[in-house]
This record gives sequence, C-alpha cells and structure tokens, in this order.
Amino acid sequence: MTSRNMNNYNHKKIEAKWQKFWASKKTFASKDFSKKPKKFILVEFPYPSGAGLHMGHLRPYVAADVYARYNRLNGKEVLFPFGWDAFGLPAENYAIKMGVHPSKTTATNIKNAKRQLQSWGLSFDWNREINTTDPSYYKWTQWLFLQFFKKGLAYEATGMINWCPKDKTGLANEEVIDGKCERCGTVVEKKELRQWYLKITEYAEKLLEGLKTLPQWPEAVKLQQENWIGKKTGINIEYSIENSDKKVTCFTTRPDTNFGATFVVLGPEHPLLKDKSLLNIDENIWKEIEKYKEKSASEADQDRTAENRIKTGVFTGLYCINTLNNSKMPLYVADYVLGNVGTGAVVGVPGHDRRDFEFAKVFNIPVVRVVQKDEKDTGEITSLEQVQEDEGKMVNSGFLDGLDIHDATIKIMDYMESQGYGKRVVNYKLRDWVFSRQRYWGEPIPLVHCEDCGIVPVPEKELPVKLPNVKKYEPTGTGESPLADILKWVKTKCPKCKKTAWRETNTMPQWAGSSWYWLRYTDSKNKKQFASIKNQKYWTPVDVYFGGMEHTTLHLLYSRFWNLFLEDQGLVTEKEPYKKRLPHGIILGPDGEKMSKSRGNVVNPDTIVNSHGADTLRMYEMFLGPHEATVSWNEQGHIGVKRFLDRIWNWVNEIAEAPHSKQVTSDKLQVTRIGDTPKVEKALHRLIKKITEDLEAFHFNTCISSFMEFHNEVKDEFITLESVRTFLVLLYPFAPHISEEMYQIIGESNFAKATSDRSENRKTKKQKSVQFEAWPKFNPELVMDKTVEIIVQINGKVKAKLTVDFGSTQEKVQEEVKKLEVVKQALLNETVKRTVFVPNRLINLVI
Ligand code: ANZ
Ligand code: ZN
Repeated sequence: MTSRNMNNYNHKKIEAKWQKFWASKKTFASKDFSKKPKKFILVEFPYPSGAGLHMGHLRPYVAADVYARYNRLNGKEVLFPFGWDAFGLPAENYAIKMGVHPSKTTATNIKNAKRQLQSWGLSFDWNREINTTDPSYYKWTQWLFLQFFKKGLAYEATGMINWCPKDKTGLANEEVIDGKCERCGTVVEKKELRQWYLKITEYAEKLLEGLKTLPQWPEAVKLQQENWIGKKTGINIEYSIENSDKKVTCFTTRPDTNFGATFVVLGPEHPLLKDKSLLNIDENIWKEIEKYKEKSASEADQDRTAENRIKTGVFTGLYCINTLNNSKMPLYVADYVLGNVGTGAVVGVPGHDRRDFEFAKVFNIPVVRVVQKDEKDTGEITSLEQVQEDEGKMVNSGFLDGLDIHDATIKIMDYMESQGYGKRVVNYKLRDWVFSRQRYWGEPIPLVHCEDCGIVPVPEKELPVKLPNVKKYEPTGTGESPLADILKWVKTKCPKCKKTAWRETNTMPQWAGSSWYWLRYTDSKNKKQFASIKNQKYWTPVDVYFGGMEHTTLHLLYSRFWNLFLEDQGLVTEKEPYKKRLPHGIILGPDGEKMSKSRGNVVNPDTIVNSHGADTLRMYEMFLGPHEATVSWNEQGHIGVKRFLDRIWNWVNEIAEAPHSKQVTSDKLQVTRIGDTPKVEKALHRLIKKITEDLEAFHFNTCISSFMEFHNEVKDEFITLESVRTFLVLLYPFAPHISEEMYQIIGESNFAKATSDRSENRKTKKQKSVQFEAWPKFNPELVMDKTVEIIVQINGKVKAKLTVDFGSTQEKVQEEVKKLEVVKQALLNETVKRTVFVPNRLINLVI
C-alpha cells in the first residue's frame, strides 16, 4: 500500500471542490456563433415546487448531462440551459397552502432546487437561466400572445368548458385526463364561461404533417399526438325529419353501411334541442328531454362514450327519413353522442357499430347487417361480438352489393354528393385551446376592454403588463379571476381612445411560458426581441429534447403549435422545434410502486448525495436500466456503485504513485515495461468503442457495466498513465467529479504531448479540466473479434470454412487446413502447386 493509497475517496470534499471550480471558471458557458458545430441539448424545465426536485427530475437531467459533457468532449459547442417554469397552479396552490405570496415561495423554491442541481454536478450554462415569472421574460410571452391576437388566432368566446371545482378554474381539453383534472385529480365539470381561446385547430393539419418530418421521434409519441389530433375523413349526411322543415346532419366515417341505418341520435347538446319550439316535440317528452340534458351535462365525456355502459336515451317521437331506401328512422336523444364531436348527431347502424348495437338492444330497434365478413358469416346477430366493424363485402345494400367496404365507401360518397344531401368533410378531435385561467399566478393577458373600441391590445412599448402585487390571491370560484377585484389595476385607459377602459382579468395557463422557452435560451438577455433570428439560426432546432411521456399531448403539442405559427410569421427559423425527442421511463420505489409521497416510498436524491456522493447517485441512476424503460430503485443498489468508484480510486492512485510506464518489472530479465500490455490495449479500445456507440444510441445503462468489466479485466495488468487518462475521459460524463480529481492525481500537466486540440483548449480556457480533453478514438484493428472465419478453397472452389484466431499467419492457417477431412481427401494423390492467402478471409490451394 502506498501512502497516497491511504487517502480514502472523500466524495464530499471532491464534489464540492469541483462544483466550485466549474462555477467559477464558467466551464459550461456556451458561445453564440462559435465555429464549432452546435448541439442544443434541452431538458424540460421544472416548476419549482416546495418539495424540491425528486428522482423523476434526476433521471432525464443526469442522462442529458452525460450527453452534454460527451458532446463537449467531441468538439461540439453545446447549449445545455436551464430555467424555471414557475407560473401556474402548482406554484400558486403551494403558496396558498403555506400562506405565503407565490412570488416569495417561488424564489425560495428556486434557490433550493438550484442548490440540488448543482450538488448533482449538472453542467448547465447558468448564464442563460430563465424564469417564466420574471417580467423581462413574460413581457415576451405577452408579446407573442399579441401576435396570435393580431392574426385572429386568439379569440374570446363563451362556451361550455371544462371546470375544475377544486382548482376553481377552467381547463383545456388536454388538461383533462380520464375525465379528471390533470393537476389535482378532481372530476372535471362543465361550466359556461367567457374564455380566451387559441385557434390550435387551424394548425391541426400542419401539426400532423410536421410529425412526418421527425424521424428521430419515438413512434409512440407521434402516435399519441396523431390520435389526439384525431383526423377523420368522412361525410356529413343530411336527413330530413318527417313533418318538419328542419334537417339533421350526421357525420359518419362509414357511409358504406348506410343501408343498415335504423335510427338517428341527437347528442343532448345538439342545437336543435336548445329550445322546445325548434322541433315541435310533445310537451311531456320535452320535459323528459330537459331532465336528460341536465343529467348528461354533469357526466364526463369518456364515461358517456364508454362501451359496455348501459345505454340510455329519450325517443323524441319524431322520425328521420333515410333517403337511400326511404325507411323511417326513429329520432332519439342519447348521451353517448357528444355535442362537440362531428356534428353532434349520429346515424345509428347497430349491425356494424358496437355502441349503436348496445343502444338498439335497449330500445328494441331492428338490427340490419349490410357487411358480410366472409363466406362463413351467416349474418346472424344476437351478441355484441357479432357486430362487424371492419372489412368485408356489402350485402342488403342495393347498388353497393358485392363491393368491398372501401370501394363501397367511395361509391356511396360520390352518390350522396351528387344527390345533394351528402358532403365530404374532414373532422378533427382536436379543439381550440382554452387559454385563460381564473387564477392569480399567471401572465396577465395584455388586452383592454373599451366600450367604444372593443378589445384593444396593450401597446408593445407598455409591455409587460405586470401582475399586481396583492395580498389576496385565492381563486374566487365565481368564474372571475382574483384580479377582477383589484379595481386600481383593472381600471385603465383605452390605448386607442384614452377613455376609461378595463383590463382583461383572466391570466394565461401554466403552459404559456413553456410554449416558447427554448427560443429564449438562444438569446436570453435580448431586450429588443424574444430571440434574434441570428441567434436562432445558430442554435435551433433543439437537437435532443429529454422529457416525460406525460407531456406528449400538452406541452409538446402546444409548443409545436406556437412554433409553427411563429414560423408562419417569419419570427422563428425552424418549422419543428425539436429534432429528437427522448422520453424516459418512470422510476418505481424500492417496493415496486410508483414513487410518491403518499406511499412513503420516495428516495430523496439529496440523502444519497450526502451519504455516497453525486457521482455514485449519477452512475447508479444510469445503471438502473434503459432510459426509456420503467425501472425500480433498489434500496442497496447504489452501494455497489460506490464500491466500484472506491476501487477505481484506489487503482488510479496506486498507478499514479508508481506509474507502470516507468516501472522495471524484473532486473534479472532486464525487461522494462513501457507500454500497456496487449490485454490492456485491446480492452481499452473495446471500451472506447462501446462507450462511444452506446452514447450515440443513448444506451446509458450498458456503459456502466462496461466500465466495471473493463476494470476487472485490467486491474492486474500494466497500464500507462496515458491509458488511465483515456479511461478517465470516458468515465467523466458519468462521474465527473471523481474523474476530474483523478485526472489531477495522475498529473494532468504531465501530458506534454497533448494533441493540438487539447493544448489549444488549455491555452484559451486556462483550465485544467477533463472537459477540455478530446474524446478518444478507437483503433478498429484492436477491437476486431478475436477469431475470424476463413474460406477454404481448392482450385478456387469453396470446400470448407475454418475458424482461426484473428491475424493468423499463412503457415498457421495452412497447418489447420491440412487437418480438414475434405482437404485430406482432395490432396490424396495431389501436390499443392501454389497457395493464395488473404489474411483473415481466404485460403486457396491450387493443386
Ligand atoms: C355511422 C357508423 C356506422 C359509424 C358504422 C361507425 C360505424 P370512428 O369510427 O371512431 O373513427 N360519431 C360521429 N359523431 C359522433 C358524436 N358526436 N358522438 C359520438 N360518436 C359520434 O368515429 C366516427 C364515428 O363516430 C362515426 O361514424 C359515428 O358513427 C360516430 F358501422 O356513423 B359512425
Ligand atoms: Zn377605446
């Protein structure tokens, strides 16, 4: 044991030292317009909650950090920024709970979270830090909103919207998950409110088209967005109502089945049911319908439309006429038809739609089959399983008989359009984005209501419209924002006519600030623009975006929409903001359940940083499993990683104390070992290859096991300091603190013959940090497989294949070949005249 070896690995001291070093030297500052190729690596910025950051944050942040450090070593100008998404419900609810103003709690929470991030050794460029609640930031959020307003894409309307009774605010459709509030899990109600909307539906097609240009996005993410946008091509069919001048228009994707239509359903929200007089409905029936309307208003869409739910409805007493065959179809009101889908009315085809079948069974409506699945299909239908929803041939359908359903669909659409009662349409599930909240802690919507001039935008030079600092900010629950009570703030002058006018009192949703934040990072200090075109051109698009699956149809969709709109205005330079999206799997607690405070299975990253160090935490976190997989935290798992780092520490210290490169191993034999043993050389080059390829493919977890294997293989071998250095460069992205320290220990300054790249970096940065090394390259010959298969030919004809050691000589191969039975046979009465040998590939005996 050498003296240095006695020094135990003191993670606390080492980590604090290097964190201070990086911060003071601004090691990770990114330079605009550098000559190096850029790499924009983004992680979703968090809202600074009172509980601090947890393992769920750590996972993507560490992976992104590893990738950022790796890219810097590869000569990239890396932008790896961070910020705070601090407006919105979570921050506000926390403030209310604590009884402290949200601006105060936000500031405290940010401080704490920042301390955590730095203790994890994350290499963010803090020069570009942003905070969505900072007026110098939300000035631009407001400015961007006004661009939507000026183009008519932000509009005010009164409508039935989702309302969370607990959070006392309206919600966007995207914020309603399985009928519940995305934030608090309360069942969402419907409420009629005046709201601001952003016309995301105008971008439905572009949002879909854009997905096709993103080969580096996971299919699952693209599919989720696609389904959310929900494009449907079909036809609106108009049916007349007997004894009425009114008509019912139904949207269907399956007009091919229309000969099988046996009823028509209006959703309870249908405009024809607004007033009794519209349809001439019997007095008693109308009363029943009114009751039914009320009941369905309180139910969640996804319950109403669920299969297997007992179908309910009211018969209106009226009949529609199916123009195709002049049949009478009873007209019902039923809640499984939604007001905001298609036309809010459905033509019922119980033979080929499961919900229609369920409804028909309850109301004793005839079921007619018009599609035959195959020869065996008898057309009998008594149970739900027999409802034929796809593929087959038309039967009982007049001029469609015998056609495949897809051909029939085209034929009947042509026919209906030519007859004037059908019109092809494209429908989207996507709805306009409810963009206002009745809460305090958000960006004020920069508009003024004037009696004479209407809605007037606040002039650009008066932005930001600052959020007034008030004592009372609890939600009112009345549908008005708490801002409405602050007369001093609400009362203002109309920017146009200067008369008294009133500020808009709704605030923006928590998704506003994040809808453009990556752009701000490219030019975070700009006072004249949200981001200059020049800076955007250098940095955008984001090359890799690390984030969660839960944002796929929220932030990820919203920000693509903003970006597409801004691109149309010439304000941004890319159509799509994120070239690659990399979602991560969740971490389960040691008990295999999702980590949550209520379950008490939360592992606090800070505890492990304290007890075992950030490098251990980072390495273990990477080791847990593939980035995209759900992984379980093992209570003791990190201890093994710590032991590994201890071993590395001792190993490197021993080598530094008595460098193998100078060591004379045996006086007697006069052997001086000055290079790596062949085993070390091979293992090291294999490691370089493995880590490089794994990082390029974002396979972080397999890197960790490769480090362990490598050390096992070489720990008793001669290894030069140069090779140790290479190893440290490879390890550095994962365990940066200990790598920096060991880099010093092996004498970083000893490497006089550093590559020009390295010395260049050192000169300009005057820093002795691994970060300014160059990523090592592997020698392909050294990483080749140990054995190869050689083709054995006689007179040019393939006779056999032979496995030999890589690099075997001709003599050696010849010797082996002669042992082969086929060769023995062929050589019985022959002599070899000539031998052709291609190393590692072929041997040909000419006889
Ligand atoms: C007739 C029909 C026959 C339908 C058939 C389906 C099968 P998919 O098919 O999921 O893409 N629909 C239309 N508007 C609706 C509303 N407001 N509420 C509930 N359901 C509605 O969606 C299209 C189908 O959804 C439409 O095609 C319609 O039922 C139903 F054999 O019309 B179909
Ligand atoms: Zn005015």
